[in-house]
Amino acid sequence: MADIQRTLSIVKPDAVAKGATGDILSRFEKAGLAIVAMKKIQLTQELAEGFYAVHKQRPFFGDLVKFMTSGPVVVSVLEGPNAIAAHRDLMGPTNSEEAPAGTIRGDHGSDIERNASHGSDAPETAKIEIAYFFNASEVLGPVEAL
Ligand code: FUP
Repeated sequence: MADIQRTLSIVKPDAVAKGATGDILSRFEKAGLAIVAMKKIQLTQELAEGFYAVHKQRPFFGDLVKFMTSGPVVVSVLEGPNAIAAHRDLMGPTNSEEAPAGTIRGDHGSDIERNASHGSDAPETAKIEIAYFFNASEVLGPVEAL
């Protein structure tokens, strides 16, 4: 039986600004991932720094936070069979310059920083990232235990 998972998805400021939100969200639904929570928000410096805290010591951290706060993002929770890997397959590799056509990052991103989308990389991080943006009552999915 497939493992039903939840994952956190972010349509980043570059993709929101170019009007690619609808295309990206429709790819999720067509792939069998249900959108069980969603909102459009402007990340503050504090929220962006907290979200990427694991990268705090990396040289790209400052630029990444600047980019992530440069305009609104659309955050959502996706639920479905193997949602974490399924979502990452749809996104493609981190660097948009290396991402093939047909992937979200290949079609809508520009480079390793402006790469159109974020997705959780493991069940533990998915749990933390979902709770970072959503209260339990805002996640309206059929699988109560996740
Ligand atoms: P991913 O899991 O694919 O989102 O990639 P990482 O966790 O490795 O990186 C998180 C974010 O940091 C990426 F989405 C983009 C950014 N990043 C840079 O801006 N420069 C780098 O050299 C590496 C990552």
